[in-house]
Amino acid sequence: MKKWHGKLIATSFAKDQFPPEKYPEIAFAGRSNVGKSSLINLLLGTKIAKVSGSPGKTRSINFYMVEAKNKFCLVDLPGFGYARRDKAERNKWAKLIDFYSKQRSSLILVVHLVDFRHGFLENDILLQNWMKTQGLQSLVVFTKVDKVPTTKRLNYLKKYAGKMFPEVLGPLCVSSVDKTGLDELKGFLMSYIDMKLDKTQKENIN
Ligand SMILES: Nc1nc2c(ncn2[C@@H]2O[C@H](COP(=O)(O)OP(=O)(O)O)[C@@H](O)[C@H]2O)c(=O)[nH]1
Ligand SMILES: [Mg+2]
Repeated sequence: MKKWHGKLIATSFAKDQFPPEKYPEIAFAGRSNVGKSSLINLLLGTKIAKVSGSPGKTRSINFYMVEAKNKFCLVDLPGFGYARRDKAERNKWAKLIDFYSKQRSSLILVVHLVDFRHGFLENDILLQNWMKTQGLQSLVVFTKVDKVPTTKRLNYLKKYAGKMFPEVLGPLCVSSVDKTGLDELKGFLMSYIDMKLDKTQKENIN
């Protein structure tokens, strides 16, 4: 699989800080601590996103421009479901994400990261519901699969299958520790972008 190169092009705390909608955007969403930053670093081949043992650190929406077969923007959404911040601040995040997803015609896919050990928790179901009402296409990616023995993984997948909305894509399984599923994820995203864009759109971005 060809290497991707990514660079941070915007860190947005408010809507007027979003970059122009030049490239197709793929947003990464999930609970705090799900392994989002680790995965982004691995995909982009550089320690560009902060990995942290204590959840809830990313408060901004970060936009990474990725040089791949087709150029695109990887959008790092702040993790949700972290209780230790106060309510006013949580509302501010929710509003920012809500605004982003509603106004963004360049947003073509939301990658919903779910910890393989825990499956869909209440917040994940809320996220799926919310994406559905927004008409957003989503892909489920299970993270940290290295934490589950290989012999048990199929049983976990069967257990979770019934909780996934039928219109959601995936699931794919990844690990940032042993790199399981990384090439599959990259391949999937490349095909998805390829499928979504027409010839003129591709000419405009590349
Ligand atoms: N075992 C294992 N640990 C992981 C994996 N990905 C992330 N972690 C750990 O989980 C914690 C949170 O990771 P981070 O990427 O910062 O999560 P984020 O809050 O979703 O951005 C860190 O301690 C990581 O080292 C993985 O695939 N396997
Ligand atoms: Mg993070």
